[in-house]
Amino acid sequence: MPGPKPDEIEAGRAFTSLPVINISPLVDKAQSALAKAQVGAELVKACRNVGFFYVTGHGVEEETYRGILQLARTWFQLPEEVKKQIDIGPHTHFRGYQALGANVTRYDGGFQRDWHEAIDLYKEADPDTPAPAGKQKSPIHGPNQWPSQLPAFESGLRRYLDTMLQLGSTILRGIAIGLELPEDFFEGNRAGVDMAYWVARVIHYPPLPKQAVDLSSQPTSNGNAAAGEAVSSRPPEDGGACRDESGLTEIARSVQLSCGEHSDYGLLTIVNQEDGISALQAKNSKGQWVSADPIPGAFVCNIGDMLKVWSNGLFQPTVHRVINSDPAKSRVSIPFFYEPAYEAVVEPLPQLCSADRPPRYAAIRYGDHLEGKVLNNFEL
Ligand SMILES: O=C(O)CCC(=O)C(=O)O
Repeated sequence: MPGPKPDEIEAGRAFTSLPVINISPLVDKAQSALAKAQVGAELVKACRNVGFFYVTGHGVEEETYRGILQLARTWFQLPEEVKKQIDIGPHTHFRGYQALGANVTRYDGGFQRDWHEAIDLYKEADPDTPAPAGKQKSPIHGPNQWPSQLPAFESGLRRYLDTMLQLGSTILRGIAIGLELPEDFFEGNRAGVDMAYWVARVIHYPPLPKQAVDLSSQPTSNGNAAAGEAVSSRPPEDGGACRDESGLTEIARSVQLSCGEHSDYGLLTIVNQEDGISALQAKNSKGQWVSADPIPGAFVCNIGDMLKVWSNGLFQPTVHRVINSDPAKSRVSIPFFYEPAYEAVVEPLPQLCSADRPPRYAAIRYGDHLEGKVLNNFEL
């Protein structure tokens, strides 16, 4: 298995900044195998030790990723009754517009409404594809509800999602190389661009009505680690008021956040966030929150549950949350979730198991995992 032993990995997750990785050797086909292998190694190191990283050198044109955030902002300014023309619900296969507070973060014994509104989209599965033997048709399969009230937004979004699909596949190619798997390991029926059951959320975070100021002042470092430095700011005690004995942020359960703490379900999340507003935070193994500040021209990425299973725990998804603590300005972001194929059966890879490290997770059909999460996401 490449890299250090698992214990060293866990000790290494006390990160105080997020690595920045230039992936241009994966994008530019003319680059050498050595250059690709170096990027692969950096990606694997980031997945192991942090679970979050920025990518630069991705080749996505600025107009594509900046322009779409602007258009999204314009769409969210439409009257509520217009936005509700594409309202989300079981009848729309959980696709479309969710009003402020419809999305919830669940805790043992309760839930908190997240302070954001969003449009949720998924891969549009062929409606004629029959359900596999012994399975009902998935409640998530169906057509998207595109934001057609603003045609430029709809067309820009379609283009943007195609671009993110390619980018996700490119980054996964690098991760496969870094894991010493065949470069095309995730392609085809596992998670190829034609099969990946991608999810996208276009999100608008208004300022929090009940300020979570004590929480938002907690991040211990500036995630803008372009220079590779860990900018240590407050000692951990500062955040102690928010932690219970188990190290969990107990206060977060009673305070409304822009998006409560969670980890992601699939393979790889690529977040396009507006410059100038710091809101996304990743939790390290000491329970400290590290800010994933926007870096102009970079996407911030994090890994999800399915990479944990495929890597047999070598990678762990990192808990994160969003707090827009700006009292006056809202924030727009578009996380794109690059996921396995719906029917992919994900299980620890034999290449990453050994006698010392037997398989830690049972095999799971990705669609079952996704349904279990999505059907629990809302209080409509
Ligand atoms: O808006 C962001 O920066 C991230 C949102 C997020 O974590 C999510 O939707 O799962």
